[in-house]
Amino acid sequence: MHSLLRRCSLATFLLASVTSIGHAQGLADLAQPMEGRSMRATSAHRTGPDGKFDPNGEFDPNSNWDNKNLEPGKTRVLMEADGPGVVTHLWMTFLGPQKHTWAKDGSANHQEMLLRIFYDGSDRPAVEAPVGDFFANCFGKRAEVISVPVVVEDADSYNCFWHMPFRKSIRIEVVNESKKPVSLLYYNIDWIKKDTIAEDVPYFYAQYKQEYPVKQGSDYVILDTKGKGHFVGTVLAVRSRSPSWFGEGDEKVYIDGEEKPSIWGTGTEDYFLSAWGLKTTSTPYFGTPYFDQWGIVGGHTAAYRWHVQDPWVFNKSIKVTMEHFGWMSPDENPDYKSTSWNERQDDYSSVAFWYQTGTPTFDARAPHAKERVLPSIERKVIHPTAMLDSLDHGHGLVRQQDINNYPEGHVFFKPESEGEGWIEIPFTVEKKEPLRLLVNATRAEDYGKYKATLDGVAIGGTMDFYNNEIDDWEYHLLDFWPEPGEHVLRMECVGRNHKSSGNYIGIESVRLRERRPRVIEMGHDKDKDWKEKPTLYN
Ligand SMILES: *[C@@H]1O[C@H](CO)[C@@H](O)[C@H](O)[C@H]1NC(C)=O
Ligand SMILES: *[C@@H]1O[C@H](CO)[C@@H](O)[C@H](O)[C@H]1NC(C)=O
Ligand SMILES: CC(=O)N[C@H]1CO[C@H](CO)[C@@H](O)[C@@H]1O
Repeated sequence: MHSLLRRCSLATFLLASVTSIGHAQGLADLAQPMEGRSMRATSAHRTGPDGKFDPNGEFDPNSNWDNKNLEPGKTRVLMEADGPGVVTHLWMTFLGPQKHTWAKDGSANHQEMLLRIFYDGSDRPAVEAPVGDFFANCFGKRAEVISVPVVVEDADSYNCFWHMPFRKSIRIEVVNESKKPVSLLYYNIDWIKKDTIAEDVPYFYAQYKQEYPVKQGSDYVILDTKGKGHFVGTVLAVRSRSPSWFGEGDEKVYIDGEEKPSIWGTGTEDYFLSAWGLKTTSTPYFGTPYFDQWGIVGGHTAAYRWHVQDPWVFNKSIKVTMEHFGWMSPDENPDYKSTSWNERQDDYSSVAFWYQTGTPTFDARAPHAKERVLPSIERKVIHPTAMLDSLDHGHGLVRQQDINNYPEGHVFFKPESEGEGWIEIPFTVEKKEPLRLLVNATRAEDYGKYKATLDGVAIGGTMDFYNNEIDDWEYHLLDFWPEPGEHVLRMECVGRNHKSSGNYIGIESVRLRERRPRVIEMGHDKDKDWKEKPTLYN
């Protein structure tokens, strides 16, 4: 393809490699003539004749006031320009949700901020995704991404190098859908003004969607559109709702209206170009920026896959889907066995990235931020900080500590000796139903190793609370149908990691997490006495 666009710009290896054939361009393009004129839309401070902020004013050499705040409910237009042109790079940064000297009550998180890009005066956005998810930062959690088209350095500078050609005009905006402001938003958007954009040059699209949980009996649809173009990327976020590994589902791609998919993969982790599962990683074309734990109920996995060197090309239409199959614990299987090929009921969200000509027919839209937050799956959260004075424990100091990781702090216990290292947390169960018992605890360099008992019965393995920096971790202990009434979880010190300088413990909460409704329907473990053989399905 010999469009003007292709001859002219820097990271054209992107468009070039996808629209022409075969080999990536890149550095070779720099030694070609380039047509156009570089432009920038920026948050850099400008002032009008009255010395006050004026977006169309002059850059102010005496000011470093280059960021903008965005009040709740407000939309900030980052760029509005007439074409033809092509956006070549976008960078933005803003404060995280935590309280900050410059944002005393905290700020919006990036799941609550919606990025929208409109071309040629259309009122339907061509790009619509939470700011975080667009940059492969899902669940509102910040994570570093180091890839070719997207770089989130140190989890706080949001860059993308996707090329976004436009003909008549472009508008790029960020909508605050939070109750809190977007604080200290800085941005620079680089683009090239051009004389023409060839007729066959496609537009760039990105669309977020979610299913909490995924629909039973049908594959999860990442994109379904008519037109001519190429699919260039997926961001997928999965919160598991069952024990065991979710990721056995295959990608299935239907091209140009075919009834059976002619592109069919081997498993979710394989689609994301890893093997034998996923782990936190970031590479030029694929990665898993967020992965908390293997096989737990309530685990979070966010992965990206950029089809930059290997776009899926379509002539009339494309439908990109993912099965939601995986391993399943015996108590969710009709025949009470653990098997690898079951339809699971996890929570999925995704962003599809593609180029196409013609009008896309994908009708998914991003729901409001209130619906993007994953629903809580905690039946009960017991905060020991709320019962500080009545907790039974061995000799030693017990107190509440406010630490960054938790909004409600944790209970810190510093036993006088290893033998005194025990603390008991009572809780009440109202209803007999299948639940998972877990502890959300702090890890630190002077913390010990503990084991748990419930009502005197040993459950779970040894929990090593040592870590060279302070963080939090979920320790899953038991799947059971507890009898209604009082229960006591006891944590007992059993030594310390050789690297630890103490045997302390910090507990944020004890949690009873719900299971999928079919665990109740099947009722396999309903009449089982969990005390005889305490089980944790994984
Ligand atoms: C693409 O579509 C055009 C127009 O419908 C058709 O002429 C052409 O053969 C198609 N190419 C392929 C490879 O399917
Ligand atoms: C522990 O609890 C805090 C506060 O609710 C939460 O933000 C954090 O994600 C939990 N940690 C884990 C590992 O789940
Ligand atoms: C656009 C939008 O949904 N804005 C929300 C931002 O926050 C305010 C205050 O909570 C809401 O009222 C708005 O709906």
